[in-house]
Amino acid sequence: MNPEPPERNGAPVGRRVLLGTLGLGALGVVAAPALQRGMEAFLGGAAQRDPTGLTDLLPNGGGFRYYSVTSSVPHKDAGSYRLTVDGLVDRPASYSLADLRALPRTRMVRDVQCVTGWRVPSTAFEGVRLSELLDAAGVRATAGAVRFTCFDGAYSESLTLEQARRADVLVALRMRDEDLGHAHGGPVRLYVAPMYFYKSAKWLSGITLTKNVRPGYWEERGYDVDAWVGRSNGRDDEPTT
Ligand SMILES: Nc1nc2c(c(=O)[nH]1)N[C@H]1C(S)=C(S)[C@@H](COP(=O)(O)O)O[C@H]1N2
Ligand SMILES: [Mo]
Repeated sequence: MNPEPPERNGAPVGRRVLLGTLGLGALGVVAAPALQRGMEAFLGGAAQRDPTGLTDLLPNGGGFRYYSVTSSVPHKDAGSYRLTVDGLVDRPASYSLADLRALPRTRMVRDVQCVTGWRVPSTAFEGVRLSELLDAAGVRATAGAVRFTCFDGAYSESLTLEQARRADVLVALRMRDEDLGHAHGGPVRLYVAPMYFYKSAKWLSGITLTKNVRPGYWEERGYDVDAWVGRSNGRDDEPTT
């Protein structure tokens, strides 16, 4: 598995977590991100490793870095994709892509901020409010948190129920006014506008209502569970909302 690569001018937190995780004594030894299918993903990966900065001059997806903690991720489309909602709910559900596309959509334009330092301005996300799916499932009074799982088989995330019900938390179907591509977590990813981008789990496949927050993949490796941009992880970035 690859650590989230620290940026050249990246966050002390990202570096500390990386070094802690791998037990490395010095920066500069970063596991090369596995190359994924497609030119964009390749350029994104190359930019992460390039000490000259020259690949920053190439189009790499508008400032985004492509992250995956697994070396490969299965591709899902309208025929194979399912999103399940289960746990402490009265009405567990399983949505196809067509089911999700038929629900009311919300579009938001906000900056994206990764905890390693990179920021992408004014990025459109569009999707179904998570609160809509929670209401449809009938969240039980015993539930206090939401756990998110992914069809990469490894990544997970979490929110408190209160955070999950915010109007700026989406089950996103579109990004930058296009259907979400595989590299960005398509066909469906979570989008948590006010938090660091690690909260926005890609390749979303499961929404499980739990009693308490269960820390996600990066949170078990040192990132803050409450990931408000500018108010967590020892960082002082401009808020994204
Ligand atoms: N499933 C999954 N979701 C994930 C990640 C990941 O490795 N796997 N990385 C997170 C991190 S740290 C960031 S910054 C963003 C990167 O999103 P992008 O690849 O669309 O730029 O996805 C987040 N969601
Ligand atoms: Mo990130």
